[in-house]
Amino acid sequence: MRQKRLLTIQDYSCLGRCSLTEALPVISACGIECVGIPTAVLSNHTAGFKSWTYADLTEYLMPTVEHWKDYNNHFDAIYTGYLGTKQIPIILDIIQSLKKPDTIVLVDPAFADDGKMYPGFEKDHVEALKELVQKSDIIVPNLTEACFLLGLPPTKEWTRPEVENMLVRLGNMGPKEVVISGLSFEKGRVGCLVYEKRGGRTLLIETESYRGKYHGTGDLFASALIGARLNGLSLPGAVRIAHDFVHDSIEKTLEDREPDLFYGVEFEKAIPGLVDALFRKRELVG
Ligand code: PXL
Repeated sequence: MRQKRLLTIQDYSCLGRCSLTEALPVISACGIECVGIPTAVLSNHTAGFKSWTYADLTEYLMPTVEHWKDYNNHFDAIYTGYLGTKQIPIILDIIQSLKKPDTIVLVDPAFADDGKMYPGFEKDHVEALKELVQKSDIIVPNLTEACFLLGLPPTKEWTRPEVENMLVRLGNMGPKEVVISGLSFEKGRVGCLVYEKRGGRTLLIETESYRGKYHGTGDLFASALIGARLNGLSLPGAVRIAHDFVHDSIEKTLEDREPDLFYGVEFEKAIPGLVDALFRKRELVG
């Protein structure tokens, strides 16, 4: 069987697991070749740490892709994560130049959480992202990002029918598949709502939650989700695997140490479980 290949475009933050330092190992573990274009190199991520260095790589994005024109530049998926606002039009051009009819475009908005935007982002980021969402096949916002994209108050407590309505509205913006993560409709439970435009149904996939805030879990979730999707899993099947992988990563972190807010979770220890789950599911899908 031909090995699948994915392009991911996001930052490389050296310290504090997130973005490329999670996407590369997780997607590789799923048996997919993972090509990464770094949009910037940071000393560490920006959530929780007091300061960081930032080397901007915007001017290298398009030349990198143009350089591939004489080589095999086929990708089964293009996955975008944390991006600078001014980089979004360039990413749109990259998608236009590389996307083939069988290329799945997954957009993880990755600009906000807990009711607010990450440092450095303003409203214009949301406007730019809407264009990227239009060109996507799958989007995986958390609840805060979904609210910003829809112009809804990001700190309100939402009911399940209200969030189901958000999924439909986000689907109407372009993508065929929408997953909103970080939802808790019941004390002690956390999960995601999954929506496929084709079936029109929404499905809640959840587990018990853990106390505390774990950085970089959105990037782990998106990476495992696209990894599982490229292994032939259905959207709900891939979300189940990705959600369980994040849950297991948090569990393994807590077995080891008290929640340490910003270095990220010990996902490395959950990779064997992810691979195992993928192989078991793969047998089911044939
Ligand atoms: O996990 C999202 C993310 C990615 N990259 C950087 C970040 C964050 C979240 O804060 O700061 C640099």
